Amino acid sequence: MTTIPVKTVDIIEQFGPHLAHTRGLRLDTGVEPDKVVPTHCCFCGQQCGILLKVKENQVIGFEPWYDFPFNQGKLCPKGVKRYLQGAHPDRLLHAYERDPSAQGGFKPLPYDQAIARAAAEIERIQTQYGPAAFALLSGASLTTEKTYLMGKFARMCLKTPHIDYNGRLCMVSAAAGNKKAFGIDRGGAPWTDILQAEVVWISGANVAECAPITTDYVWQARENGAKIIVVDPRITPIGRTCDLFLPVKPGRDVALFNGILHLMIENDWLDHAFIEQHTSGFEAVADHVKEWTPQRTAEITGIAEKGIRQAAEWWGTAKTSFLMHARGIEHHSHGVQNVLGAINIVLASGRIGRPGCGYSTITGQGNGQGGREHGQKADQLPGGRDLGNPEHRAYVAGVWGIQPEELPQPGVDAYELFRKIDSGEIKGLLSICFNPLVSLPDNAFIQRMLEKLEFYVAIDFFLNETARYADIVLPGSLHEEDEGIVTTAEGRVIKINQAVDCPGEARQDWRIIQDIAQALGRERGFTFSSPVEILDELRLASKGGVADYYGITYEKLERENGIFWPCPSLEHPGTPRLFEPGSWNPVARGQGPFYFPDGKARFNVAVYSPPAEEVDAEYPIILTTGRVVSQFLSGSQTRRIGPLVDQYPEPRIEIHPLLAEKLGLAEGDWTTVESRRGRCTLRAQVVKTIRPDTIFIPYHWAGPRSANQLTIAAQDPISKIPEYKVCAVRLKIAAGPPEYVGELEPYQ
Ligand SMILES: Nc1nc2c(c(=O)[nH]1)N[C@H]1C(S)=C(S)[C@@H](COP(=O)(O)OP(=O)(O)OC[C@H]3O[C@@H](n4cnc5c(=O)[nH]c(N)nc54)[C@H](O)[C@@H]3O)O[C@H]1N2
Ligand SMILES: Nc1nc2c(c(=O)[nH]1)N[C@H]1C(S)=C(S)[C@@H](COP(=O)(O)OP(=O)(O)OC[C@H]3O[C@@H](n4cnc5c(=O)[nH]c(N)nc54)[C@H](O)[C@@H]3O)O[C@H]1N2
Ligand code: SF4
Ligand SMILES: [Mo]
Repeated sequence: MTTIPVKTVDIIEQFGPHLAHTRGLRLDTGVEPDKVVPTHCCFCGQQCGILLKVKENQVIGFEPWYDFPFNQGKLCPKGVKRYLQGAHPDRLLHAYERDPSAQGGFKPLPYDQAIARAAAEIERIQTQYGPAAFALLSGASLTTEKTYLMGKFARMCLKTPHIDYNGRLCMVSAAAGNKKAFGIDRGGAPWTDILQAEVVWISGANVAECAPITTDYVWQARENGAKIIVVDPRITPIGRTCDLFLPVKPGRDVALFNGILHLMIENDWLDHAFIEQHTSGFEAVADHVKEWTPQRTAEITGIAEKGIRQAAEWWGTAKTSFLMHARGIEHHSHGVQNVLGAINIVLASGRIGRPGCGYSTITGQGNGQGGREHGQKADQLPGGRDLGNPEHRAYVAGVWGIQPEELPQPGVDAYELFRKIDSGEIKGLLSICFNPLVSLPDNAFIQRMLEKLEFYVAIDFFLNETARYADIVLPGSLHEEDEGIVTTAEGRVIKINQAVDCPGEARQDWRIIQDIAQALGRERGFTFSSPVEILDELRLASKGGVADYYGITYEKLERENGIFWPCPSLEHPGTPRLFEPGSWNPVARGQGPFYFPDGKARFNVAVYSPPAEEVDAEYPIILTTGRVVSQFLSGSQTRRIGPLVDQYPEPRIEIHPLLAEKLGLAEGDWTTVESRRGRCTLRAQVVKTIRPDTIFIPYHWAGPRSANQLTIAAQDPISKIPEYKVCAVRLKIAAGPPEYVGELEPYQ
């Protein structure tokens, strides 16, 4: 087994300091492009349209794409700087193998040898310990074709049950809640419905920083007279412009939703006809929320009773409305209950499936929606089918030309997969498009598990922090180096166009996966020669499923500027708004608009329970974590882009003046945060926009600045999402700057 002490892996020496190169770099100044390629942003789930300027096989800048309907030319700071990645000096151009004696801990090796080594290790591990001893981790920034291929690669080529993806840290609570209530997991309405809403309710979503273009829709609604309600422990930028702000105590949203429903029932602000005709389970929920009086709701949520009553009245009496939430209510050990609570107040209002009305989670990653539909989840097959369902297995096995018995049973979630490394069941790992060392909670454990692996191969275009533990690193493709489809937060399937070729020995991700299959001598089913061939098989594999893409082709997507799924036939125009009365779906078959055999949506009793770790005398402060506008996820991409680093150079601890005063802290003081898992020393940022019992740390940084040294690995029992949004910590002033200062470059 090849392990080397972490400290000897100093990749910076190998790849050089990048900030010096990108800071102030303006590739596009005064250069005429050879061509301009219409495509989409590589970052968040809104997938803004963008025109990339290309010169001599390099992306040199961008222009706004005014005709793309969603963003109409608008972009956020990340979108306008994404083009600085392609020519980045850190860009992986060769395959590498770990070599403790080499400078930086890695040495280049020819691509084919790297593939052969990866295949040989997979073969060795699977022969020695069984197929399930090799696991895959995949990502939802990949195109849907690639996510489909990853699921197929796991089940058909490696025959391992163990594949999961980074959407496990992101979309799964919303997905599970939506499936329970609607039978389908997709944002229910196009964003244009927001514009006509009388009330826009936003829970746990930092819209202006994390879904910046959605702000435009919310503000247009406000111009049209809408009232905006925001629920967050921090007065985020969208919170500063709302009509009613509810400063919820982290981890208590289900109590708030139950309290709102209690008042809706008490005041008869209900759509009885809708409840009767289109739903089931209302009585049990009504019974459950009896105990959620305004007084009790206020006590638990920390929100003043007056605010709760006002919100209930606005929500209850509106004629049109749109409710949105994001990770603020989903990243909890009871994230699914929070989501069900939100859906209950939507169903009780009857305001879904018609113009100006809707409900949606705001998807996170670029392909957070498409990436959760076609089989890279531990329990899923293409088309949103279930790996545990015999009929679904038979259908997909038929498309793949194998027997259903050959398909493994469902595997475990991404975090559990690391626990299986601990127990010795999993010995080898391939990761693509995932940086778990930074993004999973309690990451000291993740580091130990990476060290424990017998073999680890990582595919990425940058050497992210997790890949530094790899035995083999394979250079994959940047967004602009491949084509394919992704699905946006709205449910709109769009086309990503290739602008440039991969540089050096880097290859398109799907080719790398096929190269490994071939080196294993198991290439049957992995001989696609282009993404469109993968899409054609995916269309068939999804046919008749809930997430039906059969009618979606590249030509149609380009012609229509995107198609909303489901789209079951080539003639079908797609389905922008789900659940319209009279609409047909393959589960209800005309019985009603929701995706259950009776066509009815389900009310679900949403149960409040406190977070896994409550504050106590030893750890008296709540830590919540999340994002800032200029950084993206684990930061592996955006920490390399100088202008984005300049905008927010280091993580800071947001702390209320009252708490700061109590602890004797002032703005800019080095402060140590300790939880039961770890500690982290950062500067304090004293702000009046956060609850005094809570601190906030953005999580985009690695190593000694990683917020996930502190977070807890508690998970929702249904969705398995980690509880990133609440744990208990204590704070103290640090004696001086932490050791890492002076050692780290800003991008680390
Ligand atoms: N700039 C930027 N944009 C991004 C991303 C990024 O990394 N950077 N990532 C993308 C991805 S993958 C995702 S998932 C989305 C995430 O988008 P969001 O979910 O909007 O972002 P977060 O910062 O994780 O959390 C949102 C808010 O939840 C609040 N919050 C914390 N605890 C609670 C709680 O218990 N209840 C409520 N109601 N609110 C709470 C936080 O204060 C925060 O303002 O953003 C996407 N867009
Ligand atoms: N404390 C805390 N932790 C969190 C969260 C939080 O709010 N708080 N949020 C969670 C959420 S919502 C998310 S989504 C996760 C994200 O966590 P991760 O998925 O681990 O973060 P990324 O930065 O997206 O890492 C993806 C890697 O994929 C690479 N990549 C991107 N596109 C491609 C591609 O097309 N091909 C290949 N080969 N590689 C690619 C990038 O270079 C990067 O190295 O973090 C989670 N962790
Ligand atoms: S809002 Fe999202 S998709 Fe649009 S430019 Fe910003 S990061 Fe990219
Ligand atoms: Mo996410």
